[in-house]
Amino acid sequence: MSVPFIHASSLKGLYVILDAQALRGRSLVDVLREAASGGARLFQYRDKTSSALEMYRQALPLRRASADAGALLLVNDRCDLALAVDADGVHLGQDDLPLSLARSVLGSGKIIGVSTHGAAQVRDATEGGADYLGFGPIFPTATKPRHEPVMGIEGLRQIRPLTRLPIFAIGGLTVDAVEAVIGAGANGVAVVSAIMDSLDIAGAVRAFMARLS
Ligand code: 3NM
Repeated sequence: MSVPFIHASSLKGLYVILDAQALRGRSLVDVLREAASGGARLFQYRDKTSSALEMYRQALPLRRASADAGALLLVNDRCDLALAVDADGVHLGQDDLPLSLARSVLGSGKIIGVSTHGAAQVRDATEGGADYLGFGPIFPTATKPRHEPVMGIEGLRQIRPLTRLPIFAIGGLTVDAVEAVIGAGANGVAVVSAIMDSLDIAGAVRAFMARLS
């Protein structure tokens, strides 16, 4: 499966997950704009509690803001919402639509990422035509309650040879972990709290970018 060049080449570096449950009184659009001003160009809208209508109302201005910033926006879990707002793609968990169905729904022009938590899932998502993988959790994280067993840096190193797809390490990552996960073969890092808990979003993004370059 191939996606336009601009997409494939963007699937590395910092992946900022805009988690609607981690807003601290700010709006998602404000967080996206601040993060983009710090240099972030890859975003995901993640919302585990809102209704479909609420999600649509959140995702639409995010879509516009990401386009204004020249950034990619993916939607977590929901292919219908990704299509409704013409997002750049979707990120699937292991409990979401099967990859082959998501591809039928979205077509070849959209990015599809898949969360993986072990070797078998890495193989399946790769053979199934994903465009990139999330792999984790690398460390324990409070952002995802009842998360899967921690994979560690070593777990990442072990699955790296199983796929040629871009891998985003995820789970409990701070700027201090960047060197280790990139050294273990990740192409980028996906983060929620390290960005969203910061009072200086642009500064937090810049700190990641400096370690990733
Ligand atoms: N997925 P933070 S870990 C959304 O292992 C998510 O697939 C994970 O948040 C996985 O950067 C995780 O705050 C939470 O730890 C990431």
